[in-house]
Amino acid sequence: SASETKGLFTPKFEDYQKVYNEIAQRLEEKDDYDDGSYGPVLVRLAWHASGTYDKETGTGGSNGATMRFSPEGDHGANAGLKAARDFMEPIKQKFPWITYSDLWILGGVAAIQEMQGPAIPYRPGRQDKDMAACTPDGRLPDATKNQSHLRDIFYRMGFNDQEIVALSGAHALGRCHTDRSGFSGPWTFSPTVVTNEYYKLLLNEKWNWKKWNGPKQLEDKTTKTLMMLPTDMALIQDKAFKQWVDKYAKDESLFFKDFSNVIVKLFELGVPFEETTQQAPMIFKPTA
Ligand code: CCH
Repeated sequence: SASETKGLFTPKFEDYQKVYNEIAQRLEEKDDYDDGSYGPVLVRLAWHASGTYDKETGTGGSNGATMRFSPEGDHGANAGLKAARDFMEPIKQKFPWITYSDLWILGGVAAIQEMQGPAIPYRPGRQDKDMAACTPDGRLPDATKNQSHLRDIFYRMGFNDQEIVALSGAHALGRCHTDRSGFSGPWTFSPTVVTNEYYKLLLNEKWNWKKWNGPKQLEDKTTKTLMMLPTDMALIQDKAFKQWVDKYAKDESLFFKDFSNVIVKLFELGVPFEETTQQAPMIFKPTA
C-alpha cells in the first residue's frame, strides 16, 4: 500500500504545505540568484520534467524525475537546470518521504504562486523511476523553429492551439542565458512576477532581428533589452495562435485561469493517479 512504500508515514495536506513553505522560504532567502529569484528556473525544471511526455507511448512526463540521470540531464534543452535541481536537493533531504518527481512539480507550483501567479492545484502520486526510463533527446521544443514544430511537439503531449499559447505565457518569467541555451535576455521587464506582459509585448512592441554572433533572436525596438525567440514570434505569425495572444493580452484574469488549468494538465501528463488513492487536489496557501 501507499503507506507501506513510504514507511509508516502517510503524508497529508499539512505535510505538503510544510514542503511548500520550505520552498517558499528558500526562494525568499536565496535572492542573489539571476534577477533575484530561483522562481523562474524552478518553473522551467517542472516544465522540462513534464514536457517529455508522448501520449502515443505513454512515456516521459513528470512521473519518474529521470532528468536526475546524465543521459537526460545532459540533453541540450536541459542545460542550466542543475541550478534548479540543486536548489531542491536540501528540501528532499529534509522531507525524504516525498519523491523527486512530486517535489520538482511542487517546486513549480510554489514558484508560480510565490511569484504572484494564480493558484495551481496540486496532486501528489508520482514515483521516481530509474535511468532506463530516460527519454530520448529531442522531445522538448527547439526555439529556432516555427509554428509547425510547436504543433508537432505540443500535439504529441496532447495539447491544442489555445493551450500552447496559454503555456507560452510562462515566458513572462525568467531569461535566456548565453551559457545555457545560447540565447540572451529576458522577455519582460518583470521577470520574477507572473503577468500577461509577454502577450502585450509580443503585440505592442516592434521586434527586430538582433545583430550579434549568437543564435537568431529578436530584440525590442524601443529599449533593445528584451528578447523574443523565433518560436515566440510564431504565436503572432500564425492566425490560430494569434487570436489567443490577443485575448490573453487584453484579459489577465482569463490568462491566469487558462494558465492554471493548462499547467496542471502539463504537470499531470502520464501520472498514474490511482483510482483508490485519488484525492481532491491540494491548494497551498501562498506565504505573501
Ligand atoms: Fe521556455 N525557454 N520555451 N517555456 N522557459 C527558456 C526559458 C524559460 C522555449 C525555449 C526556452 C515554455 C516553452 C518554451 C520557461 C518556461 C516555459 C529558454 C532559455 C529557452 C531557449 C533557457 C536559458 O538559456 O536559460 C521554447 C522553444 C518553448 C516552446 O514553446 C513553456 C511551455 C514553459 C512553462 C510552462 C521559463 C520559466 C524560462 C526561464 C528560465 C530561467 O532560468 O530564467
